[in-house]
This record gives sequence, C-alpha cells and structure tokens, in this order.
Amino acid sequence: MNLLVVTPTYNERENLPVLAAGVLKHDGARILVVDDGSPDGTGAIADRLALENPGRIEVMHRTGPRGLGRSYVDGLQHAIREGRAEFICQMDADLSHNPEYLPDMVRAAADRDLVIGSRYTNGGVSVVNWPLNRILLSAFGNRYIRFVTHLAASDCTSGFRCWRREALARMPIASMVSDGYAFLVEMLYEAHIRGLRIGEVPIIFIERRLGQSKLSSNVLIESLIMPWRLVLRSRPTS
Ligand SMILES: Nc1nc2c(ncn2[C@@H]2O[C@H](COP(=O)(O)OP(=O)(O)OP(=O)(O)O)[C@@H](O)[C@H]2O)c(=O)[nH]1
Ligand SMILES: [Mg+2]
Repeated sequence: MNLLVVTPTYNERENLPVLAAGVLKHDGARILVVDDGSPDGTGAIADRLALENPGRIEVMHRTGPRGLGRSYVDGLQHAIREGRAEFICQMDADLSHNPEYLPDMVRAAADRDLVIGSRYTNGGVSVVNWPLNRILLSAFGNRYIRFVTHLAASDCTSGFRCWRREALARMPIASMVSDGYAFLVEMLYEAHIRGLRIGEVPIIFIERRLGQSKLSSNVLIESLIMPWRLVLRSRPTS
C-alpha cells in the first residue's frame, strides 16, 4: 500500500516508538509526526526514529499555539502538498488505535473517499478500559452529533480515519475553525456535504496505558456547540 499516517503528538514519549514500529511493519506505509513542542521530548524521539528509518518517518515541529485540530490542518495539508501517498490516515499516537487495522482501512478506502475506524459498528461500543462515564459521554456525544447534523456515521468522533488523497484534496482544510474532537466532527460534516463517500470499518479502541489525556472541559464544550455552527453555516441563505 501507498500510505502516509499523520499522527499528532503531545507528550507521547513512551507511546510513539511502539506506534512507529507497528505502522512501519506494513510495506509502503510512512509516518508524518506532527509534534507541538512536547515538553517531554517527544519531538527529539521522533527525530531519532526518523534517522533510524530513513525515508519512512518525517517530523513536523510546530511552534505557536498548540492544538490537535491545528496540528491536523498542518499535517494533512503537508500530506496533500507532497502528493506521494495514495491514502492518508489520521491516527492517535497513544496506542488507542491499533496499526493492525491499517490494511483493512486502506482496503475499504479503495471504493470510499473516507473510511472511519469505528467503535460503534456492531450496535455496542468496542472500547477496552474505559470507565462507564467515558462510555456514556462518547455514546451520548455521538447521538447528539448525529441528531443535530444528520450525519449517518455511527462514530463521528473517532480520530482513526483513512482518506483517499484526491478526496482529502477537495476538503477546505485551511478553513476549519475548530480544535479537539470538534475538528473531527467538522471535517466529517464538510466531507458529507461535499458528497464524499463515507464508510466505516469496525475497530476495538484501547484506552491509553501510558502518558496523560489532553481531554479538557473546553474541548467538550466546543464539541457541544460545533454541530449547531456546522448546520447553521451550511444552510442556504435564500
Ligand atoms: N500536536 C498535538 N497533538 C495533540 C494535542 N493534544 C492531543 N494531541 C495528540 O492527539 C492524540 C489524541 O489525544 P489524547 O490526549 O489521547 O486524547 P483522547 O484520546 O481524547 O484522550 P485519552 O486517550 O483518554 O487520553 C494523541 O496522539 C495526542 O498526543 C496537541 O495540542 N497538539
Ligand atoms: Mg487518546
């Protein structure tokens, strides 16, 4: 496969080498690490991994305000500009997203524009080591987003995604306004209103064992408001 995996990192020093090994096991897969000046030295570890795996790992060191959405905007735009990968995946660095699913996702993306690695395809929720409150928050959040936006995907907040590059190039990446989970919803909504073909493949999501969560109340509040902004801004004005 001809794949570039874009991975945003903030303080993932223990997780990144394991993730990189899992991704690079697949022939034709490369990684773009988008590090936000992690205080724990993840950026330097990424540089070392890049030296050890010539041509297969690239590192973008961001400066200025940090953020998951901002990092994806920069990383995905870079992936389109370099124009080498046929498929572009988005993936967390904390090992919640198992690289073993990458071939499944790329295969599914052969006749889709965007494939979501989904925790909800079987009716239940496929997560390991999540406390009940996190399960409820995610399940409620997804229902709420679908209710407001009429998106059909069962997992609108999954950060594990695979795009065909031509489809990603049609997305207004530079005009995304949100960060955090809301960024993922915004991208999905823009893909939907552009008529992109969206598919899902089942994954089992494993909660991080090492490092710290960056989930904040600001991120949650933004994701409650964003679905309304999305539907209001896409309404015909006449
Ligand atoms: N570049 C960059 N990456 C970030 C930032 N915040 C989070 N990330 C990365 O985005 C991915 C998802 O972040 P997490 O902290 O795991 O968020 P989460 O999955 O909602 O929370 P937990 O898994 O429960 O900890 C991880 O790879 C993080 O390192 C950021 O501000 N900048
Ligand atoms: Mg995580």
